[in-house]
Amino acid sequence: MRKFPLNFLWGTATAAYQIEGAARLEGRGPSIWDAFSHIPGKIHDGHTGDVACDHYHRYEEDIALLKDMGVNCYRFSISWSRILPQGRGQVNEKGVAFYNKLIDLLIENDIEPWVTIYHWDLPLALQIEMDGLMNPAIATCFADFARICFARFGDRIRHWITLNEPWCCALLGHGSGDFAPGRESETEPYLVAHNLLRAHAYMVDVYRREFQSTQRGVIGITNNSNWYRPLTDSEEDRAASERALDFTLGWFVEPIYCGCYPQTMRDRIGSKLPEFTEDDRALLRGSSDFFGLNHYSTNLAAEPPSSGIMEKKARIGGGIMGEHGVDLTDDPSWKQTDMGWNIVPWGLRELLCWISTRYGHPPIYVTENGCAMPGEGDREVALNDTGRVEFFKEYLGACHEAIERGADLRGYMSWGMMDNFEWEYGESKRFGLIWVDFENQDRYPKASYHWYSNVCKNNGLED
Ligand code: GBH
Repeated sequence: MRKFPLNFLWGTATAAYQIEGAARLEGRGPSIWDAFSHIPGKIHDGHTGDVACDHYHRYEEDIALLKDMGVNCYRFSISWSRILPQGRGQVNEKGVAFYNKLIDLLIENDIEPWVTIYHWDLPLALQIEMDGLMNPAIATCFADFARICFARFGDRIRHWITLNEPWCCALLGHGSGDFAPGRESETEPYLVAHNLLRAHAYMVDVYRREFQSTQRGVIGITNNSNWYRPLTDSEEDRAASERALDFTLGWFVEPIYCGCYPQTMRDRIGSKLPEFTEDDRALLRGSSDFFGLNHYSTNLAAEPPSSGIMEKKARIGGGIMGEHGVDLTDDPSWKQTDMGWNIVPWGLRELLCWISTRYGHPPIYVTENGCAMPGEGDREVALNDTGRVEFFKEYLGACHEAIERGADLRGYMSWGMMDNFEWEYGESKRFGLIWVDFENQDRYPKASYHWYSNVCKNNGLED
């Protein structure tokens, strides 16, 4: 048995728009994802999150499933437009009541609630009235919304996550246009990223000044990153891999740990990269009590030119990914998930160790890791998901190795708790430990659910 440290947190994660449904019920206002998912052609087969997993009405059943799974924490996000239908102003008490019930029931079941304040679902009113994440004033809207969350829920919350994967909002929302609000631009991603970093800093500032001393929780941010392994041992390829990390992870992490964007980005992007004011810089520095990481895949990184998926990468961000000047490829021997993402467990170990060394040994939580596997539209196939069990076994083994090598990894949350609305893929990609029948909302635990349950209960991996 490979045991994990005492008090290691075992959890699973979801996001509001992906599971709640009840999109127009009980006072909820629309978000940019409601608008986006209803535009024909944006989402696979015209799926939307209108109903999703209907978690809004089935949260009791879902918490019972979490309880049986044996997790000791559960990460979910708050739908901003359920609390503030217009994004600001009047509070919708029914929305507050829903999260109060959810939080209380989790605690009653000894499951620690981990709250993500923002998982991509900006209130539509803020998009229409002020151009959403493009407006520098949005940072104050985030802080005002966060204040309401802290005031209403913070007495029972020990772990807050300000933002989930701002990289996706910037590059997929404003670069490639794959995500809401569907903008395609080569410059907007840098402005959006900048405003989101400021929003993060403002939210943390509110928490620390007004709540932390009495509520005694911690607050941080979650970023996503692949591992980028140098294609060869050459100086150039090693520099290329560092650049790829800077352009995905360092972009959002360096301002928090060092007060400015990575040097590689400043060198290559020049004046398109905004500058932080002294005040913003001061708020940003040290603004994460822990390092939240979502990890899904690994690529090979090389100094261009070479063959491979440069074109695919260039499409991400409407071309701006090209600016890092890295040629990303896949090793043909790597297996892939149903998303076409490479399964490379040691990539997570390398990334955890890199983060640990680079950012001064911070407490790290893997706040998402998981896979969609082929054929899972078929329930029989999905319930016997040996591929996913293998995936988790290997990735958790990699986490264990990272801990042995000194990374301060304190928790792991699988993505996701159940099949859900997988953004532009709708219901066609299934990441869950639980299979959801979207016709009648029945839930069926997969083999991976039972396997993961054992890991949680044993606090370790059976050999
Ligand atoms: C997460 O994002 C989300 O937080 C979650 O809501 C979502 O359901 C889950 O993942 C599954 O998709 O450049 O082609 O190698 C994932 C973010 C960012 C992961 C880009 C894969 C690299 C793809 N993704 N990343 S590629």
